[in-house]
Amino acid sequence: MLKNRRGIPLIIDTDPGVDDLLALKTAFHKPELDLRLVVAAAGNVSLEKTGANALFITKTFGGDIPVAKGLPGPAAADASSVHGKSGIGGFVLPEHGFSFSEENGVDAMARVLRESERPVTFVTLGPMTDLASLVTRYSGLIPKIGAVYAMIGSRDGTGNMTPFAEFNAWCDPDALRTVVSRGLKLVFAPMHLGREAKLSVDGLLRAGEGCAFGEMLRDVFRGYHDEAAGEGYVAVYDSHAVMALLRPELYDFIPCRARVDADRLPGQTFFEEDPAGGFFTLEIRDGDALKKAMLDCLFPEKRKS
Ligand SMILES: [Ca+2]
Repeated sequence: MLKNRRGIPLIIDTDPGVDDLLALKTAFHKPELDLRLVVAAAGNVSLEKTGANALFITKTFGGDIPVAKGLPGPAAADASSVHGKSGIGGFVLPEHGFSFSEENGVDAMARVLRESERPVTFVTLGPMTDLASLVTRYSGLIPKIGAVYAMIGSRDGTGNMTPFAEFNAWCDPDALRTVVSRGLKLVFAPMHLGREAKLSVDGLLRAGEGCAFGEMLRDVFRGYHDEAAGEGYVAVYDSHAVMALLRPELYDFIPCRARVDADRLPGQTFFEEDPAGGFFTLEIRDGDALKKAMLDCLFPEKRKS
């Protein structure tokens, strides 16, 4: 496959997860992005399952992009009540001949950074275990990290895992605190964005009619139940981290400070507006335009037909 070496060099760390699946497909085959590595994180379901899902999704729909397994993660987290036992709803992975990279995910990230002639952007869609390990073990490579677009945390100290903590932040609060402390350019896609721009499942399936990914989604959504989004809707939390990179004009990037509690109320985050804060938190500019763009980016094959 011809590599797109003019797009933004990119690594995605992900714990698929139904909304991860949508976010990954959004990032595949985009001229703006040069996706060099996908790393599976533990999170929504076990590393074994997120790894299997990330491998199949990436190789089937993204092409010849290396996929590596990250670290198991500290928390016995599980969101299978939303995402289904497999992590991707009612879809059953078929037999295939795809295989993981031999390196572990953190070493693979370090290698991509070392080999890149330009800074590499990260998109993290799960707990930050792998990225925290990278910036700790390979701190000399931090200058080669361009920016981190992360679906994690909430802007006001509320949560969906506990009353105080968003799921990804709760799973590994120490990792998030480590990453926040290292002076990276972090762009936060907090929890509330997923609920503000939720998509209707019917609309999503209609948009995907006639293409292989759309067919896969029919099975995925047979096993997906997101009470927070409401019956018939999917909260596309993770897609915002990718969409903000692809279509920044659809978001306001609010400069902020970030605080993470890793002790008293683990995973509680606060993003406070501050022009000198060093981080950014996203807000949606125009929800209708964004939803349309999300579908266009998910199903570019439909636009060509
Ligand atoms: Ca995720």
